[in-house]
Amino acid sequence: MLLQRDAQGQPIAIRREDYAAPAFWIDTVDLTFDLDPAKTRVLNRMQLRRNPDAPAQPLRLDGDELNLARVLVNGQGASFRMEGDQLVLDGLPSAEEGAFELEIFTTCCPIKNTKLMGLFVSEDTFFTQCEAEGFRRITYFLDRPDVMAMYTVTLRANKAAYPVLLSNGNLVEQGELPEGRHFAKWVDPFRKPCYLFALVAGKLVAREQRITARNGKEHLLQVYVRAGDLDKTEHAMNSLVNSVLWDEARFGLPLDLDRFMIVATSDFNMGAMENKGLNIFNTKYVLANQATATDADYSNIESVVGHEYFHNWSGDRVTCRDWFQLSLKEGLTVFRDQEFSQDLCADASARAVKRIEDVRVLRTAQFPEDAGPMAHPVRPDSYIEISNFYTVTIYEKGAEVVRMMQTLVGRKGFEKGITLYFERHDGQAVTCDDFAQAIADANPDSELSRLLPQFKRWYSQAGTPRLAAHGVYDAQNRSYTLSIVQSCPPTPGQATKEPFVIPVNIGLLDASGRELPMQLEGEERITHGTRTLVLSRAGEQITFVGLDAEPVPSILRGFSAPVILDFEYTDAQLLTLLANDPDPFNRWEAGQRLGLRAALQGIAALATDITPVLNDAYIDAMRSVLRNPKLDAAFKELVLTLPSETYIAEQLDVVDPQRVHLVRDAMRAQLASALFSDWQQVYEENHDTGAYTPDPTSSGRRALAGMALNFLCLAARSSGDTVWPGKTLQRFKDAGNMTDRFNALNALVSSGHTLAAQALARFHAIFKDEALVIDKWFSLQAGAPDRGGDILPLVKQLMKHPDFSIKNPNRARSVIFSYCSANPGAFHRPDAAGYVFWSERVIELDAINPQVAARLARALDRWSKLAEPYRSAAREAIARVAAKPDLSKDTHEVVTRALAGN
Ligand code: B3K
Ligand code: ZN
Repeated sequence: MLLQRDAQGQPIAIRREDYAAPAFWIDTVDLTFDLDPAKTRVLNRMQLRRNPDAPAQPLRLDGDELNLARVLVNGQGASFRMEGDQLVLDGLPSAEEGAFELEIFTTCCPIKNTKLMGLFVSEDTFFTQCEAEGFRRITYFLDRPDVMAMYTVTLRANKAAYPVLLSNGNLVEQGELPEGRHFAKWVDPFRKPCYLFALVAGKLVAREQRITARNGKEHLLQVYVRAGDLDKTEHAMNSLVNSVLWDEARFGLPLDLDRFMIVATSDFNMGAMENKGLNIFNTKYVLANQATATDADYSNIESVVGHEYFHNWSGDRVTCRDWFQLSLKEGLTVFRDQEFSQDLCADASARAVKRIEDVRVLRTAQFPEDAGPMAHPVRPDSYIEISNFYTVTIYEKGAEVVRMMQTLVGRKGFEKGITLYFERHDGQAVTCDDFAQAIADANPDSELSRLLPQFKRWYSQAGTPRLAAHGVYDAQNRSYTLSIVQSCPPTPGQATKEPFVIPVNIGLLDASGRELPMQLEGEERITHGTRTLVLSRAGEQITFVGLDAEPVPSILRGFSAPVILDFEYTDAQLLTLLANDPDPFNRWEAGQRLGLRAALQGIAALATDITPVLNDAYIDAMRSVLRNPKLDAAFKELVLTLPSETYIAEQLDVVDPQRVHLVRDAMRAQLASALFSDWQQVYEENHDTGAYTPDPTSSGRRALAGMALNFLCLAARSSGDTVWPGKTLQRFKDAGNMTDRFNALNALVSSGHTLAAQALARFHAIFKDEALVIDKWFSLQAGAPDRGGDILPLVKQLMKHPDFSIKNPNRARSVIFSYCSANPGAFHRPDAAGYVFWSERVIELDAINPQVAARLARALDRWSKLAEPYRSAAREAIARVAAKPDLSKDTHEVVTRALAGN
């Protein structure tokens, strides 16, 4: 689609404030497809009527890369005109004249569709992707989520080439046609917006399972894959069964369809898509067996299968009025999938591990977004290309906003709120305001209800709020006063911010680490354990009484709000929290604060001396964690993982990526050598996890054993020891599952050991026919630590490998993104060659697949924080991309926003 520009030549931004209801409603859609890769014919018969509440206007239908053959109104040839990509019809029947039929016949070319939006072909199979604005690439339509219609779909195709024909809803008819063709007719019993339309046609096989719901109704669940992949569908099916049961048990939301289908494709722009009754998935989030998938893959599959299934209510039954409300469905559904995964955990420790992992994503990806040129509120005010707004802010921060609502109304209150939301809005296209109102209305006595208009600033104000907290102990009054000042930095288009409503979960410990009872000044009651303080003013003081000594405050337990907490903890206080906090999140957080503090000191001191970065107290604390028999392996692995380079960089005003990398490397080397004997013991105790199951306990042990191997190989690098690298190679060869095998391979590759080459070659030879494993093989190499600038030449080499294809998004991500977005030490080169490579790839990808290109374009979002010479070189690279004529809207928006950032 060509970039639409205004009179000044600027691309047109769509604004939330300009929302107007559509001039027409579409009640029914009857689509007939004659599927052919080179020329698919689409006959679209719709029943429309004017919206009596909208001013009379012509009908403007969206289209993109379609060949229009015929337009009939009530069976008669109609006059129409094209305005840009829109098909415009005047003189249609008035509101009083009522409904009319519009018939549109178009063709499109799925085989040439490299954007993977609309109808495309992947490995000889037809797939669709319509969210957000892909349906207009299939037929002319009112391509907006508030236009909801009933769909009947007939698919016709060659039977030998496309034996399986699927669409949304129920299969009502199928049969043979002349010349080796056949057809299938599907009727979706629910009204839906066109972004939820889907079809699939090809040679596929299905794992099937029948389940009976609580109300006794039977449902058929199907997972469709290519013939050789059926042995990798058990986990996805189990995840789907668990999702169906969980949504009914936790929120009373049943499966509303006779048949629910998941289909996997290896060419997909994102993770998966929640089309009604016909979810389409990236193979990465479906296929798993112990030989090919890691524990992380298993866990991601569970989350994504859950996420798409939960959309069946939060997204499909109740959808978004417009795309500015995207977080209405995405934030809520991420929250729901996070809760699902936590509820499947057997114990509190595993739940905490999941929470820590989720917060880590938020802080390493969303906080930088909130501080960068693409910062936007959870409900944005404008966009040029909506595809650019499927962001960590909409998804992960949106989920935190929903989580805060749950914290403010309680778990039971939140369930009541969800029930009211679906009762009130079933079948509608609504807004974030409608959601918050329903949760508040179901809980009229809650703090959420009392503070609702102010709470909703989380939807309208971008940026990460900061809490500056300071504690003073008054020995005479035996009291402790915590002063908390909240602020939020300016973001593009928002210079000043009003105070947020911030639920702060807090506990107090004594110096020996015992939890103290809490009494607030002026209150009679004494509470035990965690208590929620609700902040709503710019500055607040909270006084705790009845304290014999200065307590150690454990603030923001469970990460109760998506904020940055500044509190001048002493090292001793952090060590107390790390050793004793009953809240596992803050226990982990104390370790992260200590690690971060050491890293920042190391970076500041780099000009003089960087070793040792870590002090003895920190090393001893880490040793105690490793040796603590009461802590789970998964939790230990999280504590021993240092803050990432990206997270460390975010704490600095000016970032020298090489310094950050060097210091973090030095810290890792120190952990490796200082804890050498502990790592050996950890490995011996955890490496045998018996018959493979991906449960949290055994996957935690595999993760910790993998970490131990990594440190042992790292230590061997400086000591010259050959025993552990040798053992690691053996482990790589003997491993009974992909997690152990890949961890061993990773240990050899990331320590740069000479044995890595033969292990990599062997890995490729074993898995050459497993695309998802070959992605791992590419990604591991492109993301490996840089030694003397060797990674960029390797990446260029990998792009010439016969298995590489830039057109396949998973493969492009495994090489190009692993280097540009996930390997800062190798990407930020003083000679700027990383940036030049990035700009070339963005431009190359933009011509093929703008969504993938625009994602890659974001790798340099934080360029203005970089130290010289990186800063100028990065700016130049972005400017080079921005200057390219005919750039897609997607990439154009990202790079121009980046340049406007400074
Ligand atoms: N709703 C889809 C994402 C669509 C992205 C379009 N560019 C998957 C999901 O969030 O569940
Ligand atoms: Zn989603």
